[in-house]
Parts: sequence; C-alpha cells; structure tokens
Amino acid sequence: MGLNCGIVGLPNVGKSTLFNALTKTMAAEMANYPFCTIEPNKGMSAVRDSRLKALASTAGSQNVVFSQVEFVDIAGLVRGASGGEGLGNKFLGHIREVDAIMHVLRCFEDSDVSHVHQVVDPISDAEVVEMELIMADIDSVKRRLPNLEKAIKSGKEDKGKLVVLEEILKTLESGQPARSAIGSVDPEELKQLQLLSSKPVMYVCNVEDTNVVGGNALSALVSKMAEARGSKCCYLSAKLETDVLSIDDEEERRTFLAEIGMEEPGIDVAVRNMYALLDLITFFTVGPKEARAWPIKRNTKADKAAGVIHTDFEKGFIKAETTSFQDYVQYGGESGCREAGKMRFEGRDYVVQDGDVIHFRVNK
Ligand SMILES: Nc1nc2c(ncn2[C@@H]2O[C@H](COP(=O)(O)OP(=O)(O)OP(=O)(O)O)[C@@H](O)[C@H]2O)c(=O)[nH]1
Ligand SMILES: [Mg+2]
Repeated sequence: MGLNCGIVGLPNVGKSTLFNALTKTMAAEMANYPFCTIEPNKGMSAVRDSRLKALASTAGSQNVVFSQVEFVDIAGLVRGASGGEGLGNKFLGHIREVDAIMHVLRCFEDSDVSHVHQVVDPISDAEVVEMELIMADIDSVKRRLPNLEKAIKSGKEDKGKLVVLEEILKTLESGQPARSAIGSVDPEELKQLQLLSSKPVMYVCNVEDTNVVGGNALSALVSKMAEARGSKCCYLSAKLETDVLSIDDEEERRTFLAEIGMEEPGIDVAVRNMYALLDLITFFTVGPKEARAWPIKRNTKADKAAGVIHTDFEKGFIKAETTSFQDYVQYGGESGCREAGKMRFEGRDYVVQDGDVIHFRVNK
C-alpha cells in the first residue's frame, strides 16, 4: 500500500522531532532554527494494534508484524510560501505528493525555542499554513481554466468539468479549503485535481510534556477548531515521545508511561488516527510463524486483499476462509472456529471487513 502522510506546519514547531519519534530513526536532523529541514525525509511507522497480540497468543505465533504507514517530514511552511517565499514552491510540491496531512501545531511555551511569529498561537498558525495551501490551489485552478475552456470549445472536454472547477474556485476564493466543496462536488473529481487543500488533515498539538494527559488550553482551542472543520485532532509532546523511545526495556517504558498517566505512547494513537484518516482498515493472517496485520482501503474485495499479500494470490484466488477477530480469539483459533461453525468461505466479491482473520486458498 503506497499510502503516505506528510508532516506539515510552520518552521520550528517540532515536526522533525515528531517524525523521528514516529519512525524511530534519528535520521532527520533536528535543530533549533527555522528551515533546518530542506529535503523531505521519509520513514515507516508501525500501526500498533492490540488485536494482533491477542491473535498471536491464541495461535502461538512466534512473531507479530504490524501494518505500516509512511511518513514524510516536510520542511516548515511560511506565510507567502504560495508566492515562493522561504523555498515555498518546493515545499508545496512535497505536500502535493502525500495522501493525507498531519498538521503539527506548536502548543508549548519554551523561550529557548524560537517561534517564527514570536507568539505561540496555534489557531493563527493553522490559518497561515492553510491559507498558503488555499492560495496555491487558487493558482493551480486558475492555470487550468483557459486550457479547459479551449478543450470544451473544441468538443474534447465535457462542460460539466468547468462547472466543477468553477465551484471549487468559488470555495477557495471564499477562504475555504477545497475539501469543504465535497458536498457539492464529486469526491473522485476533486481527488483527480490533486489540490493541496483537498487532502484529509489531522491536527497534532505539540504540548508541554506536563500536559500530555488532558492537553492544555491551546490544544483545547485547536480541538474546537478541528471539530468545527470536521477534522480530527490529537495532542502529544514530541519531546516526551522521544524520551519514551530512548527507554529500551519494554517493562520500564510501560512503568514510565504509567507514572505520567499514559496507557500508551501518544504517537501510537496519532498513527492509528492517520491510518483511519487514510481510510485504511486491517485484515489479519495468522500462523505459527507470524500474526500479521495488512492494510487495505475500506471496501476492498477479497481477491484484491489477497493481492496485497502477493500479486499471484489475486490471480490464483479460490476462496477466503474468514473468521472475525472476536470469534478467532473466543474459539481458540482456526480449527476451533471451524468446529463451532464460525468460519465463512467467502468468494472473490466478498468485501473484507476490519478485523477479519483470513486464510486465502489459492491456486499456485
Ligand atoms: N520544549 C519543547 N521543545 C520542543 C518540542 N518539540 C520540539 N522542540 C524543540 O523545537 C525545536 C525545533 O524542533 P524541530 O523538530 O526541528 O522543528 P521543525 O518543525 O521540524 O522545524 P523546521 O524543520 O525548521 O520547520 C528543537 O529545538 C526541538 O528540540 C516539545 O515538545 N517541547
Ligand atoms: Mg524539521
């Protein structure tokens, strides 16, 4: 699954720190000055799913393999980026390539870390970044219009396309992101335009390490704003997440988190939220060697899901022996489910559900 998330925000808000925690690499250079990151860094992050452990212990699997999503650490965006300010167009180009946006907002006070606008104000920061995306989109829609009009005149294109583009332009010019035009425009057509402000977004509030339980006043404001815009929001401390990761011993790490009052690292929650934002669901394969989670787009049919494991599996698909996660655990695995009549034999048109445990029968 080539789906990826771009980490976007103003300079110096903690994007690279978060990226490093997410990908557990210290590859991206961190520094307390704006524009430290110029080339985007890419890395994978595990989507931690507690169901996998339960499946592995039911089947006695030796290993667990989580789904992964790719994160791209993009350099800070500044006011005027759409006009080329601060390496603007280059950054916007990187955002164009991602499927969803993780918008990091600084919600921590720290006089040692400079803020490009001198004040910590996540709502206005969010607006600055979003306005740049909207302006870049206005530009790209306007550039398309003359060609489209020509193509319609010569009968090469349908007039409906122009109506869609004009509707989107109206939305953008009123200061709204293209994604808010979804009610009046076909989502597929919108997607094809690859507009920056049409990508799904989740806000991540980077709060003080003392505010990781419950957030703070600033993250509360962001949460309200996100709700009003129909977007998701979560909070964490990028710095604290880095500290958590520096503890190698799993038990020690859990104790550390428990002392703070956290059940799991904030990045694990954030990654799961991004996974859902990408409209991905999970099916499992379970065997003695490994219990594994596989990401698929919602509404994927069984043969295509098999193809995610191996392209030959799609071609040679015979049937999908399917049980639900709950049944698998409750009836003690595959044979238990079979005896209890909890195993279904699904054909290639079956729409795979989140949590399905599947054993594909294929022609090899
Ligand atoms: N106090 C505090 N400082 C943080 C936190 N997260 C990041 N920082 C500091 O903020 C500075 C900038 O962090 P980076 O992760 O490099 O920021 P960035 O958003 O990637 O910046 P650019 O790449 O320049 O756009 C560094 O000095 C970090 O140590 C945090 O949660 N709390
Ligand atoms: Mg950075």
